[in-house]
Amino acid sequence: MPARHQFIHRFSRFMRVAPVVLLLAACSGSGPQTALEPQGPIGRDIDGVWDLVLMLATFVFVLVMGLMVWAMWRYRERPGDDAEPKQLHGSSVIEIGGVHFSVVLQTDITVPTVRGLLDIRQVPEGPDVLQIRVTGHQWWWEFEYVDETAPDGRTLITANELHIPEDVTVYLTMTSADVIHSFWVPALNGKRDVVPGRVTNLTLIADDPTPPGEPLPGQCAEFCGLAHADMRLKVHVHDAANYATWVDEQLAPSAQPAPETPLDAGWQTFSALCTACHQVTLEDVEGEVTTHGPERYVTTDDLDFRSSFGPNLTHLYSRDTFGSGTFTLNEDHLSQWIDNPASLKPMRADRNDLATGRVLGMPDLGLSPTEIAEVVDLLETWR
Ligand code: HEC
Ligand SMILES: [Cu+2]
Repeated sequence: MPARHQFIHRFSRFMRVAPVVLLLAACSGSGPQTALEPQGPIGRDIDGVWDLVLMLATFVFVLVMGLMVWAMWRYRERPGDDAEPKQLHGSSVIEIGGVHFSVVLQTDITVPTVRGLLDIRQVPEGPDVLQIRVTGHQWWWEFEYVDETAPDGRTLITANELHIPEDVTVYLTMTSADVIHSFWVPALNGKRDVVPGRVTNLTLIADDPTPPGEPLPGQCAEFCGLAHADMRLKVHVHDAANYATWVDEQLAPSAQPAPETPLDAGWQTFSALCTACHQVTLEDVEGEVTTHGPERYVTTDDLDFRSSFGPNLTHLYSRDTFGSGTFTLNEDHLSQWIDNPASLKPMRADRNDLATGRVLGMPDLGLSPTEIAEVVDLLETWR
């Protein structure tokens, strides 16, 4: 077979398998963290632009490739063809037509894109907007619900797992305690940089409650150092009633063990070592509610964000995961974490300097196996 026939033969064989390959690639599935299965109106806006661009790009691809293949076939060299083909220079039909065609196509893409961008940037206002502050840390997320307050004025503070009500506009006001991070929950909105010293915002709206244990996944999308890949987050969406229950549970203090009770051993260790970085709000046997642990402020030109050096642990056991959405929360993982945090998640706690607010992870505090078991027993009661 002459070389060019062999090429055409191979090419046509490839064209027959190509659709199958593409189809199989699609089966590998939309992973859980995808912008292609939007779960809210903003996510849908973005996905709509993507669908449109894909459609137009496919049309242009098929048109151009089709014309090219047709031209290759139609004007292929035939035996006895030795005259030079007719030489053409310029064609006003093709040039003017081509320019018009691309202007129309690009306008079709530009208009919805710019409209979408403006929509996304709109600042939602009104009493129904749920305001949440977000502080990005190397390598975890802190959330303060400034509208959800306990009778004593405490705000709701949690970490890594965001809980929001369905169909409510949630407005995030964000900053970073250290380097630039990027907040990204693909099903709900695009990425937004989280910048030290500055405030950035992002709106989230979710259509439906997520099934228990299947929150929407998110991820820090700006390389921020060692454990960047483990800086994940989860969004649990609830109906209004379940959301209200969650808020009440989170605002309630957990219990501080009474002296001389079995859990008190864990509390002694915890209050000696862990409250250097972690806040907990506890009610003691006398009914006194105290927030233990450091309060720090992450400052920007506009706002001071209330924060701490590590995640708030008051309701640790209400979370499914820990370590910024990376590890399933269970006794084994938690014991390993307290024994040697860096064995689970890459961190550089040796470079911590609380005086300057620099925290690069949780240190190995050198607890004995008994002390670890006592602390874990205590943490398990903070639900
Ligand atoms: C020097 C500060 C520091 C001290 C002291 C400290 N931690 Fe931490 N801890 C952290 C930081 C920072 C994180 C977040 C790590 C991450 O996810 O990247 C963390 C995370 C955790 C988490 C996971 C929380 C979550 O929701 O992801 C638990 C549980 C925890 N610490 C328990 C403890 C216990 C128990 C002690 C005391 C024995 C302790 N920590 C002492 C800094 C500290
Ligand atoms: Cu990050």
